[in-house]
Amino acid sequence: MNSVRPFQSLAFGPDDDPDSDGLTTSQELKDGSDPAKSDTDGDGESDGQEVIAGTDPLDAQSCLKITMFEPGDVETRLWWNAVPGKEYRVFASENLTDWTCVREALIAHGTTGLFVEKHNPLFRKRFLRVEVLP
Ligand SMILES: [Ca+2]
Ligand SMILES: [Ca+2]
Ligand SMILES: [Ca+2]
Repeated sequence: MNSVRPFQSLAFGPDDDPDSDGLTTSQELKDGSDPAKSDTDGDGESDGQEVIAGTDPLDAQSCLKITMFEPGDVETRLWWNAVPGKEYRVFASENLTDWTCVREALIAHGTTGLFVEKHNPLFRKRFLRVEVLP
């Protein structure tokens, strides 16, 4: 049965997500983030992504970021700012389109995540990406 509720699309309730950041308005009001702004602190990660990553949606300095990258002849090292207890995965790609998971279940014990990969002569241009698991 259809009923016409003309103002429904204009009014958002506490369980809605008007800024489409993955968090309901009531969650955002509880956490202090802006329910009308998907990226409250403007660091490039949405409030919902920050909650998944365990970073602070109100602090632009707190976000999942690669902090250092050291390519070498023997091994390559990649550091990122981690959240203790969170699980990370590293993906590699040669064309930024096809990504292969090269390391799973990296649990951060401190605030720095580290991925080390031995150099392989078959590697040409290579991109690395870090993902955090919810
Ligand atoms: Ca929201
Ligand atoms: Ca943010
Ligand atoms: Ca942040």
